Amino acid sequence: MELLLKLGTLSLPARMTTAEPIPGGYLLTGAELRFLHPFGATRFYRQGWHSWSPTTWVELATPPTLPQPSTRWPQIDDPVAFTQSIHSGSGVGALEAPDGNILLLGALAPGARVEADADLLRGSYSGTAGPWFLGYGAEADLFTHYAALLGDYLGRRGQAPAPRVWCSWYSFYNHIGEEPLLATLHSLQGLPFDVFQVDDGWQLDMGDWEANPKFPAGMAELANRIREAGLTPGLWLAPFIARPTSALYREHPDWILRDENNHPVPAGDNWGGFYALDTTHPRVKIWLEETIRRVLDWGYTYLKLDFLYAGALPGVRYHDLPREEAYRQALTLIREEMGPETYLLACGAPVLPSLGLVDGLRIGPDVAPYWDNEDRSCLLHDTSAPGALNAIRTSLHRLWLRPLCHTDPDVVFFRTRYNLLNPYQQTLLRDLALIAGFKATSDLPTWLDREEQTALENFLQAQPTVVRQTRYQFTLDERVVDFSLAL
Ligand code: 9PG
Repeated sequence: MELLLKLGTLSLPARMTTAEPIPGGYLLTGAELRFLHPFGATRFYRQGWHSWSPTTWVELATPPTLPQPSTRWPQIDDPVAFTQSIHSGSGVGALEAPDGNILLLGALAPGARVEADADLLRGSYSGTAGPWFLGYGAEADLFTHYAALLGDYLGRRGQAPAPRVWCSWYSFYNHIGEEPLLATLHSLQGLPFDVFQVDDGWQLDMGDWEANPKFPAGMAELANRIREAGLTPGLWLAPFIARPTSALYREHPDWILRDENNHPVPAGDNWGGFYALDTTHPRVKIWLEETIRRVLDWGYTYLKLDFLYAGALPGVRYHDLPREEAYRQALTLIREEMGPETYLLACGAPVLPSLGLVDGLRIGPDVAPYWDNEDRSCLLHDTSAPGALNAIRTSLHRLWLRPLCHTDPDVVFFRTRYNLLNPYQQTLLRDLALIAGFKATSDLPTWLDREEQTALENFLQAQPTVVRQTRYQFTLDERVVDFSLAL
């Protein structure tokens, strides 16, 4: 049956039996929805699959480019995105209309994609039919309506202010150890941080989540020392991946996600390659619970769980569930083990399937103490590569998620040591963190001069009133911040 959907000044013919009018648009149901739109080769909002996946408005007139090398694809976006020559995004998509409004189509359950060309806006679920929101109007209003609906369908967390985090990654990278971390902990005294978060580098291997020899007193002792210093102990782990060198991988080859040819499914290419766990396997579920329980017993009550997309990669699973449903079940299991009080920061995480379960979500790729890696961003077309520009671009286009969880745009810098960012670029990162409402840094106070230390302290104390004026322009109290030039 053909319905005429009335969306303000726009009328869209649609093949469906029911459409429920709601504020801003309609609630629809279907496995596949197709709309012929009158906007031609306009701009399309493409939402990346997971935290690091490119998210921005793209020109439909310019065909999508394939990033290289292909071994990095799982770290960049949904594998499905690379099989299509049409622009597409994960969960939600939108088109710009000539009158300044947008037409937004957004799924209200995991497992959907939205694609567009000059004539067609199409949404589809990979499994059975599911719920959708279709709306037309002002960009800010529509994303607000959509986020409110997502909250009703999937849940929301992170309503209290976000903790202020010191994270070890962006100064030490994986060269951490007990001594340098304890020295850093000492040097942070007096600064208004809430969490001291130990990042990658403490574990035996990806898959073997026990302290390595650089932590001779063990992880529980380090957590004690962090708590004694008045901070919340935070720990990084990547519970859905394993390296072939790990005991986990060698002892339990049947726990690894495999394809139809029984080959392990690659989850990415760093550290010489790594693989995904089949989280629907009953023994993997028990292992996951035990692993989370262990780090909680050590005393860590802030967990940064990383490379989570690996739990939602295509593959043949013990229980044949749609992949994003398998992911959501595994994350639910983790959340239940953590209880409601322990903070879960999801990183490298598929966006929609994480909502309602996570307190915080990384909403962009890694920052770096430089603006852009032009080889990777331009020559290899990989705009998920670390760097301030890529991080700012994707995070700015994910701010609409703020009502659903804490939105983490990654750390900001105060140091001029070991840093190629100029003052203007550093300020942009800091302003974005204030706008997103999540404050973190990896800077060592010993690397900062007096002025830089004061700037860090002021940043941690700041609570500006943020108003979004346009897509890329904000006011922080009275000050105007405009990202359009930088983008
Ligand atoms: C630790 C880091 C930090 C960081 C995370 C994540 O595609 N890659 O090769 C790739 C490597 C590392 C990475 C993201 C992508 O960073 O975002 O904050 O925790 O892991 O290894």
